[in-house]
This record gives sequence, structure tokens and C-alpha cells, in this order.
Amino acid sequence: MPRYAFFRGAFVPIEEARLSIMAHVVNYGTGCFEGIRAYWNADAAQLYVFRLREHYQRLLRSCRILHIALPYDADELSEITVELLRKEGYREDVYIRPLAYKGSEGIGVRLHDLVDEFAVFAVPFGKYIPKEGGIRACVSSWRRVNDTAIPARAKIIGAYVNSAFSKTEAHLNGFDEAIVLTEDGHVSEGSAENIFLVRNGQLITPPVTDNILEGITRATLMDLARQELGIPTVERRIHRTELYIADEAFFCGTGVELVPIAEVDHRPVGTGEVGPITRRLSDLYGRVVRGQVPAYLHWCTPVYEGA
Ligand code: PY5
Repeated sequence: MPRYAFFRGAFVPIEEARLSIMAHVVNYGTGCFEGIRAYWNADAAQLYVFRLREHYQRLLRSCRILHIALPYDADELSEITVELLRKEGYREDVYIRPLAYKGSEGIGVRLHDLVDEFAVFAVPFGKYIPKEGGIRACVSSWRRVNDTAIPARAKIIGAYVNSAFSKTEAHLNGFDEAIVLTEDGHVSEGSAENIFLVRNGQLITPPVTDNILEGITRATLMDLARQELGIPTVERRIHRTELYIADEAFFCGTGVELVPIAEVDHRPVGTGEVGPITRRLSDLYGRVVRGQVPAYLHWCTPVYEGA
């Protein structure tokens, strides 16, 4: 259990960070959030927050879409978060959950003339999908929310009902994760992660205009693949059946990190074993986030001073 939260402008005991049953966000899902990981590096005795500033830049973009005005910029939000982690004193991997939302109490659906609030807490966290090797995925019967209805590029709280529908359907049908298509049948992403395919040695991922969350892990892996493996990523629309003939496939995201997909709709991906490009990217990502690759230390914010 965490001991503190930053809530209504102050650090408070976690038990005191409570919303009313009348809060706008509780009634209508009118808010947005982030998911950030911090990794404990035992050798350096340091906790590194991965791409902290980029996550808060995205939160502020979500806020713009949702008419939420916060009294903090990305640097101030980052400082609050580092201070929270210092107060907790974590020496293990943690997951950080910032929230920006309409906190007003009362009835009435809208985005204007409401009180905007920011809160953040952090919890110890291990694997998002607890499974070794590749996972079994299915194409969901649900479709991804469209930019014309609820924009997926904003990490909107209420929109995660769409993710929950596809995740639970996949689970009830015996799969580990869902792959969700756009209304017009192109591969969009997983329930809470982006997706990459490998075909003929080339990385392919859906474009940002196919109703994906513009993932920070996605951007990170595109950089790492190009710079360290010499493999550029092609962003283009992907057909469902390309999932069935891909040589390799994986999900990526802050929570899921990088997870190989072994099977899609009962068809093995490639050989069914974890492929070489997936393996190399996964190993590299694991070291980069923990602050073990000097060239990418600028992505890792140290929490403790003088460590
Ligand atoms: N797509 C969706 C729908 C997501 O929710 C997420 C992240 C991603 C892609 C990957 O984005 P990023 O690489 O920036 O994390 N999902 C959150 C996460 O922490 C919430 C999971 C419950 O991974």
C-alpha cells in the first residue's frame, strides 16, 4: 500500500485522498490519466522514473482535449512526482498513476465551468500480464473508440470502458489479451498497449491516425530499433490477416512493457517461439528503463539525491 498521495495541492496520507460520490469524474468519467513506471536499480541504489516528462507532456495534451486547466506545467508535475516517490522511499519497481479530472460535485454533463483537479499516487508493481514467453491474443469483437466519438490519443478515464470490454471478452474466451480493430477493420492496438509486427525483417506498427494511444513505449522502441538494431519502423495501416502471417508480433506499453505474442486467433505467430527481433528489443528495453544503458540515461529521472 502507498502511504501518500498528492491531492488538492498537498501531500496527504493516502486515506485522505478521497473523492465524493458526487464528483463529476465518478459520474461521467470526465478526466484523464497517465501510467508511468519507475525502476529500482540495485547496483546504483537508485530509483529511475522512465520518461517522466514525456508522460506529463502527454497528460497535458489530454487535458487540452478535455478542457482541463492545471496550475502546473510538465516540469512542476515531474517535481511533484519525484517528491512523492522520495516521501514513499520506495526501493523496488513502482507504477505511478497521475489523474487530472473534473472534481466538481453536482449533476450536469459538460466539460466547462467545473473544477479541475490533479492527483498522483504510486504503488509497488510487478508484471501487468504475469506470463513467461509469448501470450495468446484474439481479435476482439469490440471496435476501438473513434476519434469522432472519444479520442484515443487522449488517455480519457471514461474511454477505458472500451478497453475493459475487449480485455474481459478476451479473458472469458480463454485468451491473455485482445487486439482491437478500428471501425473500418484495421488493426489499432491492444486493450491497453500498442502493437508491432515483424514482416521480412521490418517492423510495422499502426499509424497515429488509427485511433491508438500515441504510446511512449511505442516511440521508445521505434528509437531503439532504429538506433541500436538498425531497423526502421514503418507506420502504416495493418490488415487483420497480416496478424496471421507475421513473423513476429509483440505488445508494448508502460504497464505491459514488451510482451511477445505467441498466437493470434489460434494461429501461431511465426514459429510460435519468441522471435529474434522481439527478443533483442525486449532485452534492450529492459536494460534501458533500469538506467543500465548510459546512452539513454537521459530518459531516466533519478529520484534519490547523492545515490
Ligand atoms: N494503448 C493504450 C490504450 C494504453 O492504455 C496504453 C498504456 C498504451 C497504448 C501504451 O502507452 P504507453 O507506452 O505510453 O504506456 N496503458 C497504460 C499503461 O500504463 C494503462 C494500463 C492499465 O500501460
